[in-house]
Amino acid sequence: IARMATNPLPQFPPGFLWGVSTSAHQIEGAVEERDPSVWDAFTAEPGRVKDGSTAAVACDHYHRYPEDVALLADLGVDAYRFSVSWPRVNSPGGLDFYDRLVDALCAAGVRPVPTLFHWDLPLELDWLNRDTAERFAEYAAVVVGRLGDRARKWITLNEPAEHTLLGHALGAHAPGRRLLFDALPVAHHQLLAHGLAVRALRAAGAGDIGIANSHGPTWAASRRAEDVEAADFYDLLLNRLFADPLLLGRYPDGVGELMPGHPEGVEADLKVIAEPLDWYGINYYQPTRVGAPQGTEIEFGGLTLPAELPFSVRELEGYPVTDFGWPVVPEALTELLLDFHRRYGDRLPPVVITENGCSYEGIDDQERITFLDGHVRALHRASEQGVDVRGYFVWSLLDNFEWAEGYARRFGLVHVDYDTQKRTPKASYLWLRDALRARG
Ligand code: GBH
Repeated sequence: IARMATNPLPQFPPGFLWGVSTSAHQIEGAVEERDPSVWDAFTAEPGRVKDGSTAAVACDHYHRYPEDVALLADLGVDAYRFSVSWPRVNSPGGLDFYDRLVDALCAAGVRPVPTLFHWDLPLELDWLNRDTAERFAEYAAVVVGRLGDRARKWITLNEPAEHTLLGHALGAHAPGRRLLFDALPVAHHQLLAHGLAVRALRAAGAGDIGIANSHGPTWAASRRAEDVEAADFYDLLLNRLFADPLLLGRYPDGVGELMPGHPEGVEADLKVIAEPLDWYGINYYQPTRVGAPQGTEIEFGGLTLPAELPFSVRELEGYPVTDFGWPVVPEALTELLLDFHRRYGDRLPPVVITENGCSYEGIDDQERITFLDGHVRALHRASEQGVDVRGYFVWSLLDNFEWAEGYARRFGLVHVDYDTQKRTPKASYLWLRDALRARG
């Protein structure tokens, strides 16, 4: 396979972590060997997943993890971000799997970075119930009790924003509710779960705790006041609703009063939510162009956005797009990080990019190399301009079950043949491997 000749990776400060990410539901398979999750129920409903597929087998990582750990070791990454499946931990022997995985990673010299929740909620639980936050902290204590001697770096939640929006407001993900703004308690309960889990992890001696939040710059469709106002509101929902309570201990104006338990209960919860973090994880994919509502339903990125939303999402023209149709805008990563640096000042802990990647077909994936190279350089520019950046994790190690898109979107550095389960490193894997080796 041809490898595009590129410059070496830019130099980051010592201790910078290069890694790759995956999530349990997207790769493990072996569903009959664990309790059901909301995603199992959702995929069983006709029409929910585009190609009608399920994650019953996925990459069969549950049985093939030694091969996948060998791929990680050969790639030469410092760290591997995976998620622990809560319904698997709830079933007999479920935690043994993660114990074996963590042992294998340590033996291969790859640092394990577990994420405690990546959307696969046990079927009997519901984020609309406050009690789920307490259950999450108990589960976190069980997992850290077993893995905490070897896993030092922890992530509580993956993208509570997307889980709230896609799963509970728009119904495109499990559990498939379309509550629009009535989904806000789901955001609050996840944030509370995060804070309670931070306390449980610390009580067990864990000392390097973060979260993986989805963020991206919002660009107003024009300078017209209506467009700017709509874009500000979208920015509030995607970025500030999840970052402000964690980093500033308060909700942005206009949202706190919509949360359950307002006002005294929310104040008390915010103390838990704002437990100091050791680092802040950002999953970055692309900026979003937003304007005033247009009074009609909008089809966008596979979603149907209802007409009554107080904003409308617009196509971002003038950029190359991935096979998923997402615009490729590396410079917006620099912008995002500089914005965060400005907005939160010294309340912002060191930042790790916990996900960044793209879907392209094919094994000779030169576009993915260009994408990753561009984003790493954009990250480096933010670092040069004063943002304390400590790591970069590619989404994803393997092609996998891309939620409502099924297997149609391939985000992996490694190609997976879903008939044979054969893994084939793509050009981007070889590029990253060579670049990591060259760093010395
Ligand atoms: C992540 O979510 C997830 O953590 C991961 O599980 C998933 O596999 C991965 O990304 C890839 O999807 O239509 O141009 O506006 C990403 C959240 C939400 C980011 C939708 C891109 C819209 C693209 N994504 N967003 S666009």
